[in-house]
Order: sequence, then structure tokens, then C-alpha cells
Amino acid sequence: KTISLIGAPTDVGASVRGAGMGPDALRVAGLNEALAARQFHVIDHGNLHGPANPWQQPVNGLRHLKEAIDWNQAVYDAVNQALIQGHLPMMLGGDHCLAIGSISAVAAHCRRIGKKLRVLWFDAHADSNLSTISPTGNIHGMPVACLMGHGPQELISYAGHTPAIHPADIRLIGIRSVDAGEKKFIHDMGMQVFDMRYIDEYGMRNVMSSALADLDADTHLHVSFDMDCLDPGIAPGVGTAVLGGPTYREAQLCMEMIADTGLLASLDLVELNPALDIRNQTAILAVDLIESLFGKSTLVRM
Ligand code: DIR
Ligand code: MN
Ligand code: MN
Ligand code: MN
Repeated sequence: KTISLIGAPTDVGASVRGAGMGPDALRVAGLNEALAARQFHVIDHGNLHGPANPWQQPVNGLRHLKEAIDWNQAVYDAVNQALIQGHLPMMLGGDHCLAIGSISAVAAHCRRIGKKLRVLWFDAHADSNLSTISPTGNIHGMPVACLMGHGPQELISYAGHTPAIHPADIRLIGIRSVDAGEKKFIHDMGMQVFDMRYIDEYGMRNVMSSALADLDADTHLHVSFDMDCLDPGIAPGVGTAVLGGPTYREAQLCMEMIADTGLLASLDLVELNPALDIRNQTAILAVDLIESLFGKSTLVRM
């Protein structure tokens, strides 16, 4: 299997500068070599190009909308190309607004070839804001809503079909910071959310069994992994850290259970912020988790 690495070095959707350095920090941490060691053919397409971060205030509840549209178009095109070629696209962010383009391309692909889609969204946040309810106007807090058809026209129509995904297609995991308006939106949409309380009460194994339930050989599994999902004690290199995330072992279990399905077909790795990291440890952790996601395990299991 061939993995296409697609760097998307921008932080236009974020509230803190630095996520634009994420793709190179992952390469420095040995991402390409780790995947090659797992017997994948790796094509590193390098970094996409897009507008600089103008560092402006929000306009009508949206910050850097024009820049976010352009970056997401570039991501959409690159991910779409990789899928057409039969590769597994791995989008290296960059902030999480880029998942709009990435998952729109995945959704369009699934529609084209008649596959079901399951998105696992790992995050401390719900990313379900709308311009009218967002306390910040930052678009990295809005991708889930945009993918479900709620957002600026340009951001909801990449896939040529709006909404790109349906609430039943997505599972949110690791959530512990939800804005008031998002709470209502999540409830109204009927999304399945495994928040930290749920993980505490049922354990990560049960959470992942539920999140991965009802998949079959015809399912395209997409993982959108916001590094701030993880506990900041192990992942300090993120712009909006929130206490009380999954431990290292819990995160490893997530990755291994996904690998066991054999259905992983695309990935976003986002919100890594090298400017806030300590000796690249969060990037190194990301590579470690990605190895498990692509099948590395302690013992031969059957
Ligand atoms: C917050 C933070 N809910 C917002 N969101 C973040 O700005 O909408 N998402 N940091 O990753
Ligand atoms: Mn996010
Ligand atoms: Mn987040
Ligand atoms: Mn539809």
C-alpha cells in the first residue's frame, strides 16, 4: 500500500501561531522512515502552498475566511488526487480547519465508489462551532459543522454535495471542551460523542468498540487526529491544550484497535504546534502513535 504524505503548513484557522510548522516537525521526528519500516511505500509530496497568515480579527464571526478557503481547496485537490491514484492520503497539518478539505475529498471519493464512510474525530474540542455562535471566530473550531453543511458556502461545497457527511458518519472521541452553542448543535444533530466522562466511565476499550461498531469491508475509515486530544502532560506541543485527556496507553489502544480493523483509508494529523513543544516530543509521540495505527504491535496477535 502506498501512503501519500501531504503537508499543509498553515495556522490560518487557529488562535495561536505555530501549527504551520507541524509537517516539518513530523518529518524531523522520523515519520517517513517509521512508515517505510512498516513496509509501506511512502510518497512525500512535500508541502502545499497557500496564503500567509494575515493575523487579522474575525469579520462577521469568521477569521481568515478567504485564506481558509484557499488552503482547503489545495488540501481537497491533493487528497482527491491521492485517492484517485489509490493511495492512502495522510494530511499533515496545519490547523484542524484543513480537515474540511481533506474529509470533503474523502466523502466525494466514497460517494463515487459507493463506499460507506466512518470518521473518527479525536479532539479535546467538538469543532462544531458556527460563525454565529463561535466565541472566537477561529475556523479550526468549525470543521465538523462545515462538513455537516453548516458554514460559509465555499467551505461546505468542496465535495460538490452538501452536506459532505452526515451526523451518523462521525464519532467524536476525547472531547472535554465544548462551547455553549456547540452543545446545542451536537444535541440537535444527534452526533455520537464519546467525551472524557464517557471514557472514564466505560473505559477506552469499550469506547473504541462502540466507535468502530457496524463497520464492514465496504467502509472507508478516516481518522482525523487533533493532537490536543491527548493529555497535555504527554502532548504539550499544541495551541489549545486542555487538561484531562487520554493517557499514552489509552491512545495506543485506540490506534491498535483501529489498525485491527484493517479499514483505515485516510488520515489527518493536525494541530501539532512545534513552537510550543518541548524538544519535539509531541511530534515524536505522534510518530509513535502513527506506527501503532499502521499495525505495529508488541507481539504477534491473531
Ligand atoms: C474553541 C476552541 N471551541 C473555538 N477550539 C479548538 O475557538 O471554537 N479546536 N481549539 O481545536
Ligand atoms: Mn480540532
Ligand atoms: Mn482541538
Ligand atoms: Mn446526502
